[in-house]
Amino acid sequence: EKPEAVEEDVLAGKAAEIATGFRGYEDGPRKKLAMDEDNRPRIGLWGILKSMIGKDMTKMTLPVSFNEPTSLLQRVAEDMEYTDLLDIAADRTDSTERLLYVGAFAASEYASTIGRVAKPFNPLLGETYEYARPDKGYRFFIEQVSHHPPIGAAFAESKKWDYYGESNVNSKFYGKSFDINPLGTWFLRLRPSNGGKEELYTWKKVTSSVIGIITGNPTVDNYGLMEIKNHTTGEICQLNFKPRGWKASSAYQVAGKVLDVNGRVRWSVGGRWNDKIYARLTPGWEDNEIDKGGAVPKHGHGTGSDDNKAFLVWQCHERPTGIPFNLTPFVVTLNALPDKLRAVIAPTDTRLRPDQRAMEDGEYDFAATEKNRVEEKQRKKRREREAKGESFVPRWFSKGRCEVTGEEYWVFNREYWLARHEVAEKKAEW
Ligand code: CLR
Repeated sequence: EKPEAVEEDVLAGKAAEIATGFRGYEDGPRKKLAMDEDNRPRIGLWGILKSMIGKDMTKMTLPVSFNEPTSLLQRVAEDMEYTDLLDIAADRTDSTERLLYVGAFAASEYASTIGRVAKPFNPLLGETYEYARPDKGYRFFIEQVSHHPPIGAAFAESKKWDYYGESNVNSKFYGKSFDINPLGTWFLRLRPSNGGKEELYTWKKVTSSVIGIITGNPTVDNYGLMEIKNHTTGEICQLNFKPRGWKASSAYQVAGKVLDVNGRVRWSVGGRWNDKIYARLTPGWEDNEIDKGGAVPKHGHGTGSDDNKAFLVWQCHERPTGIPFNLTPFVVTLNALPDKLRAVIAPTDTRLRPDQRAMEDGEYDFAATEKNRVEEKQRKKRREREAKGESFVPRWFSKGRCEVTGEEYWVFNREYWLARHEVAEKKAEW
């Protein structure tokens, strides 16, 4: 037997398995929330936060009106908005070009952080969230595997790629800013369409920060260095998310490059993570104007040729105003629960959380009492576990070690999509 033939069989089987996972999504993504506008009380952040300097997010008790009707699990699912970049990456024959699109994917998730100065619901231990898009050919799954510290283990898959990792953030309120540092590594396995061997990419996310709290103009900024590595070829993409600073012109800026195995520049990349990212083939030199859409430099640079024009790699989806809680159209699709999906979804799913649902429907008082109730129930369960000397064991993930990078990661046991419609009795866990 040729190994390639075996691999093809596995992929065909995988495609079939993915198709069964699409059950419940027949009605297509939701277009709007039940409610047309949120009429949450507008309270200054500083007034309530000033007594909490030095605290991390898990130790802050804030009124539910500081929340948005998403959970941290769904905020990880937001990474899926621009997976078409991964499909494009797989279709490119040149490995540095694949890396370019993977880099753009890694940067694309930050666009939806704009205007979202609100706290997502803290997932309960064992809470799960699934999201499938038959129209895009992928499905996503995440489980809250630890409560202290809060950790979510995620696994998304499509014919041409798997994307997985853990969401585990350190957060701290410094007074001037509220910083969120993601700790986990994200892994991407890409199967090039030309039949080349599967590639492994990894990267870590940059810092998210709420600034402007004291001045009453809170904004989310994202900054730091991101290095996306293709471990299979040794090529690297470096992206620098610049801190917002004082000048409006530096806001949202990202600039970087794709380097070949010898560390030589291949592509210049840049733009704004809230709008557009461009790239330009610049072998051996760097285009420092790339973030402005690649204005062709007046003078020749190094050995490079100016014939290679900049082109658009990624563009942010339209962001209509007036969606409650400043959500994006993609986020609006996340918490939808049509009857067909309700019939097959696991009882532990976020979509079944009554507090978050109440928040989404504008019933803030009910949201607050339900939030207390489910959290109290979680505490009781923990005490019972402790009394019996037991510890929580995640249902769908277990710890493993990546053979390539040597890092620990959460291995998805792949049972979820087959078992979800029969887990326990189909009664919501919450
Ligand atoms: C950033 C991308 C990571 C996953 C992730 C985890 C925590 C999220 C963060 C993202 C974005 C910013 C965030 C944060 C939790 C709290 C914080 C939503 C999605 C908000 C802006 C803090 C609000 C401040 C309150 C005091 C109101 O992969």
